[in-house]
Formats: sequence, C-alpha cells, structure tokens
Amino acid sequence: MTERRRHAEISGGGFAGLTAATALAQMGWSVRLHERSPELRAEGAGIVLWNNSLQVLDKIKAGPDLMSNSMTPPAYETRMNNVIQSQETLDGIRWRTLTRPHLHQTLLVAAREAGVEIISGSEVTGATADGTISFANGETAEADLIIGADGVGSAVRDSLGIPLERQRSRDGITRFLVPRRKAELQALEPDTEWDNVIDFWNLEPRVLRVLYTPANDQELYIALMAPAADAQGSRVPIDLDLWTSVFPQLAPVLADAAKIPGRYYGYQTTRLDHWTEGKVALIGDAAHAMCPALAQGAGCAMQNAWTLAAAATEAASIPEALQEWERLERPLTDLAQDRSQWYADTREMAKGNQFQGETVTTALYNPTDPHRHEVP
Ligand code: FAD
Ligand code: 3HM
Repeated sequence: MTERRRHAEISGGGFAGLTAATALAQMGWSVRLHERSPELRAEGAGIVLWNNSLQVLDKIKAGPDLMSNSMTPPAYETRMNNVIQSQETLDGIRWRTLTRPHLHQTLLVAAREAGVEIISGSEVTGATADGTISFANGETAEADLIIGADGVGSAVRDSLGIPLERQRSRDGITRFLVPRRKAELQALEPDTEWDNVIDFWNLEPRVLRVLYTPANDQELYIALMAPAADAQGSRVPIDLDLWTSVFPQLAPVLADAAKIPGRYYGYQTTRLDHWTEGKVALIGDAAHAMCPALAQGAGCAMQNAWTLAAAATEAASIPEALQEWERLERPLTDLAQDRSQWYADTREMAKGNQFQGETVTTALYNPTDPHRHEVP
C-alpha cells in the first residue's frame, strides 16, 4: 500500500511562503500556496542576502539562477559626514546584493518547477490549530500543515489570537531601484570605489543617511533614512534639493529617485509569544518582522522556511515537531531581531566596523547542516 502524500496549505507568496512551498514540495509534499494579490510579484527595491539564506537557495536548487543577476561588492564601506570610517571586505562571510524582483522571480521559478500549486487572488482569512484553513470566498480546506507566511499583518496569526508586541523606532527609510550611473558618479568622485556598498551617515547637524547598494551591473538600490519626526527628510517623493545638498556626490542617482513616488517605512519589530499552534506555523514577517539594520528579515524568513519544512517532513507528530522546531530555531532569529532593533535605536552602525561577533552570527549560520545543533 502506498502512503498518502502529506498536504500543506500556505498563506502568502512572499519570500517566506515561496521558500517553504518549494522546500516542502521537493521533500514530497503536495502544496497549495495562496497569494492575496492578483499577481505574484515583488514590491520594493534591493536586498542583501547572507550565508544563511544563500545555503537555503542552493538547497532548493535556486542558487545558479540567483547568482546570474546578483553581485558581491568588494567591500561594505561606512562614512560619517563623507569621511570613511571603515571598508569591511567581509572575508569569510558569504553575501550577495540583488534586486527584490530578481529574488522573487527566482523563487517563483523554483516553486513552479517543484510542482507547487500557486493560487493568486486567493485571500486567506484564518486557520485553526487542528488544520483547517479558511478563505475570503467562504471556502475551507484541511491540511497536515498550515503555514502563515502572510507578512506583518498576518491573517493566520491574528485568527489564532497569538499575543504579540510591537516596538517602533524613531527612524525610517524610503527605498528605490535606480540605474547605476557609475560613470557619472565616478566623474563626481573619482577616488571612490562605486562597486562598494557605501553607507553614507550624517548625524550632525541633522540625521540623514543614504545606504548605497549596487545590486548588479545595471541596477542600484538606494535607501534614504531620516527620523519620522523630520517631515522634510521623510517626505515622498523625496525633497531633491535637501538630499542633494547633503549628498552632492550622489546627485545623479538622487535625481532618478526623486521621479519615483516612494513610500516611507518606519522601522519596527514584531515579537510573538509563540510561533506555532497545533498544525499551524508562522514564518517570516508574520512571526518575526525586524528592523533592517542587519539585512536579515528575508534571510531569517528563508532560513525558518527551510528548517520548518525539514522538521515537518521528519515528524511523526506535526504539532510536537513544530514546537521543537521553534525551540531550536527561534533563538537565532530573536538574536537578529534584538541586534537590529538595537542598531536602529542607537544608530551605532554609523561607526562602521560592525560585521563581527553577534552581528554576523545569523549571517554565518547554515540552516541546512543536519549537525548544526550538535554540541561540539
Ligand atoms: P511579505 O514579503 O510581506 O509577503 C507576504 C505575502 O503574503 C505578500 O505577498 C502578501 O500579499 C501576502 N498576503 C498577505 N496577507 C494575505 C492573506 N490574508 N492571504 C493570502 N496572502 C496574503 N531582509 C533581508 O533579508 N535583507 C535585506 O537587505 C532587507 N532589507 C530590508 C530593508 C527594509 C527597509 C525593510 C523594511 C525590510 C528589509 N528586509 C530585508 C526584510 C524583508 O523585506 C522582509 O523580512 C521579507 O520580505 C518578509 O517576507 P515575508 O514573505 O515574510 O513577507
Ligand atoms: C540592506 C540594508 N541594510 C540596512 C538597512 C537599514 O539599516 O535601514 C536597510 C537595508 O536595506
């Protein structure tokens, strides 16, 4: 007699949901993924990925596609009032910069190739611990595993009434994808390595920061940070005169950013009392939205998507396996959340030389190593 294939229902087609869906399907599950939007596509601009998520992308066979249109900049440079504080080459740390649309497309191709059934325009309204998922069209479905990967406003999480706390910071950021314009930037500042990530901080006389991140040969991700209380600094579309007067060496790319409507995002952290209930597990921003300082929100989402899929696949009892998964895997995500919140509160990244010790613990993690929790 052949065993029945286990079935998973997933709410949310972002980086977390697509990774979990692909991993489960490759591990033998039948998987349906529900995305509320009529189309599956990535919002937003650029992203930085570290070893923890790159290992997962390799494992789900999305690595080559991802590498084809991403880069590893020569260094992460930090400047204060345009004076270089550090140029960290991040030796021994695997990292890539890329655009969000490229990451999303890469995951979508992997999910389709793995046989995931993707249903767009399908809004999930909630789930129960015994494995029933419900939809806005009034339908319901049963599953062995339900994953809430439906972002910071998760309907799955809220339907279960899981207690949470939200911590907001005083700063926030507006993100853009613009053309590189490397030759023009070089003409303005010939001694600069314009392939570097450059974190341009200004704390005095006014807090304004531009995080400059080349994403590939053609595209540049720039993120403009200002306190929420600074109406002019946090305005969208951006106040081009203000930003150009503070960062004149970036004038050509700021002019491109000023043509895009933009959205100001206030830094915040969401912490949940628990991530699982019965047959339901939460991953990604639904479970652990974080400030972006460590660039680990999507990284932790993909890391937890993979480890959840592996734990559920090996499980004799799904509810027990989910609790054990949270116990083992959550501390690394908690660490990334706490550290990112601390950087957001203190603006300590402005000092440079930050990629060491606990700041890179999550980045260096390999969630696909079966021996990762063994005590040496
Ligand atoms: P989402 O991307 O929010 O996806 C959720 C999906 O679920 C969406 O497609 C949504 O439409 C869908 N959905 C919602 N509700 C429902 C419903 N009821 N039914 C069905 N579908 C639904 N992370 C990094 O790793 N590196 C970085 O460099 C980085 N930079 C960042 C910079 C900034 C400024 C910010 C704000 C975040 C950054 N992050 C970064 C974090 C990262 O963007 C998020 O952690 C990640 O995108 C979360 O993915 P997700 O799939 O959990 O959620
Ligand atoms: C990649 C990245 N790193 C840091 C921040 C931040 O501190 O706002 C945002 C990013 O996209």
